[in-house]
Amino acid sequence: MTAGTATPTHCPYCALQCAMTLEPAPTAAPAGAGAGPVDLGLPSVTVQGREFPTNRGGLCQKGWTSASVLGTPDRITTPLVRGADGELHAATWDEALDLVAARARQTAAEHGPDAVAVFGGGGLTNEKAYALGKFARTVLRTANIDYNGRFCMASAAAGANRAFGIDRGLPFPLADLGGAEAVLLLGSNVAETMPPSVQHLAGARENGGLVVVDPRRSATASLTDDGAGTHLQVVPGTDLVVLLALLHVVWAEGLADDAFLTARTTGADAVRRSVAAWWPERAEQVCGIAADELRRVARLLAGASPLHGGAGAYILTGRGVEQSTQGTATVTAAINLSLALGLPGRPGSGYGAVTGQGNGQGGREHGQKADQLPGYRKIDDPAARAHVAAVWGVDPDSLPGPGLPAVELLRRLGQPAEPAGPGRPATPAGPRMLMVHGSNIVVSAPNSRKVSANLDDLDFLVVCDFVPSETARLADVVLPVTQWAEEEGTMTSLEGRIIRRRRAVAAPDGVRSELEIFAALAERLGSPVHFGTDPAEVFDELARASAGGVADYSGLSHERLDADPDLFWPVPALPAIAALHPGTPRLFLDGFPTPDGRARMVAVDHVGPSDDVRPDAPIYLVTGRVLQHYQSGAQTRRVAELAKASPEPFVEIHPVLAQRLGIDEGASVRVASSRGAVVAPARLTTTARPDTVFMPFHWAGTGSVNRITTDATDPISGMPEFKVCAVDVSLAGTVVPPPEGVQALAPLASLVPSHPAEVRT
Ligand SMILES: Nc1nc2c(c(=O)[nH]1)N[C@H]1C(S)=C(S)[C@@H](COP(=O)(O)OP(=O)(O)OC[C@H]3O[C@@H](n4cnc5c(=O)[nH]c(N)nc54)[C@H](O)[C@@H]3O)O[C@H]1N2
Ligand SMILES: Nc1nc2c(c(=O)[nH]1)N[C@H]1C(S)=C(S)[C@@H](COP(=O)(O)OP(=O)(O)OC[C@H]3O[C@@H](n4cnc5c(=O)[nH]c(N)nc54)[C@H](O)[C@@H]3O)O[C@H]1N2
Ligand code: SF4
Ligand SMILES: [Mo]
Repeated sequence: MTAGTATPTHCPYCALQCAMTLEPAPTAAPAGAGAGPVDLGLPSVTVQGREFPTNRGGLCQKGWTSASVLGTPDRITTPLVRGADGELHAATWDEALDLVAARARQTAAEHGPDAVAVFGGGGLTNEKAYALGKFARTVLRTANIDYNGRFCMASAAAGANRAFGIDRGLPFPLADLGGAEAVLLLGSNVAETMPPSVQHLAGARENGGLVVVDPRRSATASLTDDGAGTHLQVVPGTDLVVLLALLHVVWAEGLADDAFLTARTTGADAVRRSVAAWWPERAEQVCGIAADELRRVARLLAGASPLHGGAGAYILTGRGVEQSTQGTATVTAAINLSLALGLPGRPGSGYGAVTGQGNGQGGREHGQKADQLPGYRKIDDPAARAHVAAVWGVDPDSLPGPGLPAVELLRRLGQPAEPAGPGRPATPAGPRMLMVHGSNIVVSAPNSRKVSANLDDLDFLVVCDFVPSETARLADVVLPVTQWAEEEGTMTSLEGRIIRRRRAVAAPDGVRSELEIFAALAERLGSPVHFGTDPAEVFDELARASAGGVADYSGLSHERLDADPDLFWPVPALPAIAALHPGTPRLFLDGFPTPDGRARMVAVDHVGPSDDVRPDAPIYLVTGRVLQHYQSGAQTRRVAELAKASPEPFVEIHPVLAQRLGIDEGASVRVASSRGAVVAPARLTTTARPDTVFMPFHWAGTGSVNRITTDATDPISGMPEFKVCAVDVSLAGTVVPPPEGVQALAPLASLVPSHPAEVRT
C-alpha cells in the first residue's frame, strides 16, 4: 500500500464481515505506545468503518483495533522447527518444508495415508479452504480432514440440509430483518458477537416483537427491555421444549398456515402429532418458561406472519442452541416452527442460522469438511467425485472417502488401535501426524486437556499461524503465514454474500501465504497436481470445481466481485446465453431444492443435555463469548485495548447462588466437572439464573473453560455440546471431597487463578 491509498476490504474476524477501509497511518505510533504496531517493516494502518448493507459503516471494538495484530510484537516471521533441546528454533523455509514433507511421506509409508490428518478453519479464505481440501485429498490422499466449523455450524447445516436441501446460514440478506414485525432469536447474543447487526432488529423492537431465548439476561436479551420484546430465560439445554410447546400452541390455536404446509412441505402431520404431548404447562416444568408466556410468544409470532396479516417474522438460531447433543433436533424444531407459520420462502420472513466465523459459510462449502468436495458436494457421490477429480486432473478412484468428524478426529489423535469390547466396536489406530490451519484447538476444542494430551501423543504436529498460539507452541514445525490485510481472496459472509478480501499492506519478510505452502509441499511430495499460488487463479479453479454443485460459484471471478459486492450464491455461469447470473439473495421463493421441491418437516423430541445436573454436579455451566475477544483469543488477547477491557476469564454467578456458596465478588471460584476443574474470579450478576454459571472460553491456562466442557456430540452433525454441562461450584481453596463413585478432580494445589502471561496492557 502506498501512502494515501485507501484499500476497501472487510474485517478479519466474524461472519458479519463488516466493511472497512484500511489506510496508512499519517504518523507512526510512538515507541512503547501499547497497541502501536512494532517495527516489522510494516506501515501502520488505520481502520475506518465503511458503508455496506450489513454494517452500515459500523464496526465493533474488535474491528476498530484489528490492524494492531499485523504488527504484534510476537508475530512469527520465520519458520520454527523443534530442536533436539525440545525448543522451537528459527529455520529456513527449505529446512522446514523438507522436514514436513519427509515426515508426511514417512508417516503415510508406515501407517497409511489416513495417518496424516488435517484440521482446517472457518477463518480461511475460500481459496485457502479449497486448496487445503484439494491438498489433503490429492497430495496426502488422506480421508482425515475436518475443521473447526464442526464446532460452529454443523448442527445448523445438518438441520437445514435435511429440511431445505441446502445450507446457506441466512437464505436472505441480513437487512431483510429490518422490515420484520417479530424476530425470535434462540441462543444468539448478537449484541456482543455481531454488534453492528443489532440495527437490523430495530423494526422488531419498535413493534415489541424481539424474542430472545437465553439462560442469561445477555446484552441481546436486554434489547427486549422497555417493551421492545420478551426474554425467555430458559433452563439450559431445554430450547427444544420451548419450540415444541410453541408448535403445540400454533396448531392447538389454529394459527398454522395450512395452505403453505399442504403446498410446500412434507411431514407436517407427523410433526403435529409429535408435539401434541407438549402442551405449555408440561413444557413449563422442563424449560422453566411460564405456560402463558409460551402461549403469548406463539401468538406474537403467528400475528407477525404474513398469513395473519403481519409484516413478517424471522426465526434465527445461534450457538446457544446448536452446540448441543440435540443441536440438529433443535434446529429442526425451529425450522418446523417457521414452516408451520409459513415463513421460509416468503419475502420478509424466514428461518436462518447466524453463522459465526469470518468465512464460516464459505469454509463449509469448498472441501475442508470430512464428507465434502467443493461446491458443497458430497464426497461419497460418484458424480461429484468424477466432476471434481476432472478439475483436479486425477482419477476419481484415487480420492479418499469421508473422514472422521472433528471431535472424533481429535479424540483419536495419536491413539493406538483398540480391540472390540463389550458393547463397543474395534477402533482403528488414530492419525500420527496433524497439520493445523486456522484453529487453536488447545483452547477452543471441548474437553481440551484430552486434546492437549493427544497432541503430545502424535509423532508430528505442524501448525500454520501468524502468532504463537497455544497450539502452535506444541508444534514440531510452525509455518508463519500472511494475515488478512496482507492477502487477496474471498470470504462468504453469514448471508451467503461473496466478498473480496484485499491486500492493503505487504507481508513482513519471511512469511508466506498458505497457497504457497501447499504448492511447495505438493512439489516436494512429488504430486503431479497443480497448485496455484495466485488467489484469483485459485478462485477460478474453485469456481469450476463448484460448477453444478449446491454452492455454485461458477459465475464468479475476483474481477466480477470487485465490480459487484452484491452477489449471493448460487451464481452459476450461464455460457449458453452469454449472460451474467445475477446471484441469489433470497432462496426458496420458487421452491425448496429438495427432490420434490417441498421442505421436509421431521418430528423430533427432547432428551436433555448429555451431562445433566445431578447431586455431585448440581449447577449448569454455560459458555460463550464476550464482545472484546474473538474465539480462542489468539488474536484479540494480543490487542492492548481489548486485553485491558477484558483481561481474564470469569465466572458469572447469581448473587443468590454466590451467597449460598459463600462466594464474594472477585473471589476465586473453582468450577469442576467430571473432566477436571478450572478457577476464575467471580462476577456477581442478576443477569444469571441462580442454577447456572457462565464462563467465556477465550483464554488458555487454569481458567480455560474447555478443560471442563464435554466432548459429547450431536449424533447427526458431530457438533460438540459446548454450551451446557453439569458442574460443582465452590470457593477456590475450600476442598470438598468428591462423593463416592465420582472421579477425583484435579488437585487444588495445581489450580491457581489464571493470569494469562500473554496479556499485554
Ligand atoms: N465477540 C465475539 N464475537 C464473535 C465471536 C467471538 O468469539 N467473540 N465468534 C464468532 C463465532 S465463530 C460465532 S460461532 C458466533 C457465536 O455467536 P453467538 O451464538 O451469539 O455466541 P455465544 O456467546 O457463543 O452464544 C450465544 C448465547 O447462547 C447462550 N446459551 C448458552 N447455553 C444456552 C442454552 O442452553 N440455550 C440458549 N437458548 N442459549 C444458551 C449464551 O448465554 C450466549 O449468550 O460469534 C461470532 N462473533
Ligand atoms: N466452550 C466453548 N468453546 C467453544 C465455543 C463456545 O461457544 N464455547 N465456540 C466454538 C466455535 S463456534 C468456534 S468457531 C471455535 C473457534 O475456535 P478456534 O478454532 O480456535 O478459532 P480461532 O481462535 O479463531 O483460531 C484461529 C487460529 O488460526 C489463526 N489464523 C487466523 N487466520 C488464519 C489463516 O488464514 N491461516 C492460518 N493458518 N491461521 C490463521 C489465528 O491466529 C488463531 O491462532 O471455538 C469453539 N469453542
Ligand atoms: S462485528 Fe464482526 S465483522 Fe464486524 S467489526 Fe466486529 S468482529 Fe468485525
Ligand atoms: Mo463459531
